[in-house]
Amino acid sequence: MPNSTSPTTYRFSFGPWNISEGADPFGPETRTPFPHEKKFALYRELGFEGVQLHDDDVVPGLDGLESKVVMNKASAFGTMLKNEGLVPEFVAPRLWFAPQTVDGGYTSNSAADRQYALDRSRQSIDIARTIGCKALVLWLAREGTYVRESKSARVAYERLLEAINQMLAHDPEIEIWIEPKPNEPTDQAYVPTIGHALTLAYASNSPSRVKGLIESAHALLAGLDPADEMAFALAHGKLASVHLNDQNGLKYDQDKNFGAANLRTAFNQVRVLEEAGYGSKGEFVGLDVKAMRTQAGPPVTAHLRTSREIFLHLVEKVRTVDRDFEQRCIEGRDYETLESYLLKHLLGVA
Ligand code: XUL
Ligand code: MN
Repeated sequence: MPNSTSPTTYRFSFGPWNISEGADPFGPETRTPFPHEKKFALYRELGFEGVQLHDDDVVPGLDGLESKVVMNKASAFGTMLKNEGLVPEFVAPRLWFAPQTVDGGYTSNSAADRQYALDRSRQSIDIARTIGCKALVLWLAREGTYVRESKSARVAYERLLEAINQMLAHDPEIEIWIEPKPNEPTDQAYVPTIGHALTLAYASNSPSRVKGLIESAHALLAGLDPADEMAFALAHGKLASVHLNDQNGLKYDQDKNFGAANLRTAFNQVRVLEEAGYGSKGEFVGLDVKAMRTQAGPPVTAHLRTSREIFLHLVEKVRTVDRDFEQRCIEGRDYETLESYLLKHLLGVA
C-alpha cells in the first residue's frame, strides 16, 4: 500500500539521445539533425525537469580535450541547465564508442583499456560534481563477451568490483547506479539483472552509495518482470532510478513507448513504484524511449509526451483500484475474479 499520506507528485527525466534522427543499424538518419544544445529548451514544455546525461552529452568530444578545458565546459553546461530550470539526474561515462572499449572497459583483457575506462569514469564523476549532480550511472555496455571463453567471468566480476571501489574512493559523495542489461551490444553481458547489480553493491566498500537503475526493456530482455525487478531493489532501499519503456519479446532493445507492448506489465511497474512511495524523495521517473524511425521531425518529441501521459494515466488506475474488493478476492483466493476485475479496471469497463 502507498506509504505516504499525500499522493506523490512525480518528476520526469529523459536523456537528449531520446530526441534522435532515426538511424538504425540498417539505415541512416531519416530526420535532419536537431542540434544537441537546442534539445534542453524543449524539456519544460514537455513536462520534464530532469536531464539524464552521458559525459560527452555534457562536453562533446571530451577525449580530445585537456582536463581543465573539459571542466570549464562542464561548468558552463551546468549554468545553462540551471538557466533552463533543469536538474541533471546523472552522468554516465559513454564507454562504448572509443577504440579503447571495443572489447569492454573495466573487463577488457587489455590493461591499458581498463585504465582508460577507469580514468574516463573518474572524469565523469568530476563532470557530474561540476554540474551539481551526485550520481554516476554505469550501463555496462561492452562488459561481456561475444565468445564466452575470451574472458574469465570470475575475473571480470572481480574487476568490476575493483573499478566500482576505485570510483567510490575518487569522490566521497558520489553514488553509483548500475543499470543492468543482459545483452546488446555484447552477445552475453555481465551484470544482466538487478540481483547481480545489488550483489556488487553489497560487496563494495560503500554499499549505501551503490544502487540500481532498472530499465523495463532490459528486464524483459532477461526474461524477467520489470515490476518484480523494481520490487527487489525497492525492498533493499536501492532503487535509485528507472528507465521506463517497453519491449516486444526477446528481440533487440526496442525502447518502445511505455505501455506500448504490454499495458498490464506497465500498470504493475507503476503500481510497485506508487506503493513504495517511489518519487516522494525527489527520485525521477526516467524514460528511455526511442522515437519511431518513421516519424517526421525534427525534433521528435511525441514519444516522450505519450510515455509520460501513459505513466500518469496508469498512476490514476493504480490509485482507483478498489482495494477492499481486491483484498476480499485475495482472502477468498478467488484470483479469477481478481484478474477479471483488474483487466476491466484497466479497460475502463464495468
Ligand atoms: C542502453 C541504455 C543507455 C543507458 C545510459 O540500452 O539504456 O542509454 O540508459 O547509458
Ligand atoms: Mn537506459
